[in-house]
Amino acid sequence: MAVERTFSILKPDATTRNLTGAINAMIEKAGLRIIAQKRIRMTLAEAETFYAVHRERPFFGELVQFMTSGPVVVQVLEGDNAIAKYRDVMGATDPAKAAAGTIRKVHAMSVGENSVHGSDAPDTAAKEIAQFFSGNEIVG
Ligand code: 3AN
Repeated sequence: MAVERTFSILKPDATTRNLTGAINAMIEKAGLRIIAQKRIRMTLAEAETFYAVHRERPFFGELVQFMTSGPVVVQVLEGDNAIAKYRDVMGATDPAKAAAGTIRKVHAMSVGENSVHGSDAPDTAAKEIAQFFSGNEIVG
């Protein structure tokens, strides 16, 4: 299996409920290493760029408003098959449909306020990591 890197966000519903440590423990327990991490307040422009692929979706305005409503923790995770593995650990987008024991099943509040983001493919992972981290902030 290839060692990969993926981009993760702990969203405002998680940071404001003091769940950063609890979610990081689930990430690390799954065998993913947190090789970069910082807590930021996303600007509207950063959120719009990050979610540009969803610009035409009806929930776009709500999504960027939510992502800028409080602190987020942006991360780079590394491990075998990290992109798919983190999607498994996160669970389905809608917490009601997420499997037992996943981050979203345990912690998410709704399909919008769903606690975490994880990249869906190698090209988006590379692009998302580059939006928030410079090379010397990532220590593998
Ligand atoms: P995922 O984050 O599981 O890859 P996407 O890419 O379909 O899911 O959606 C991106 C983000 O948009 C989700 N994490 C969620 O916060 C938000 N979102 C998706 N669908 C809805 C919806 N129906 N209503 C509100 N927000 C949504």
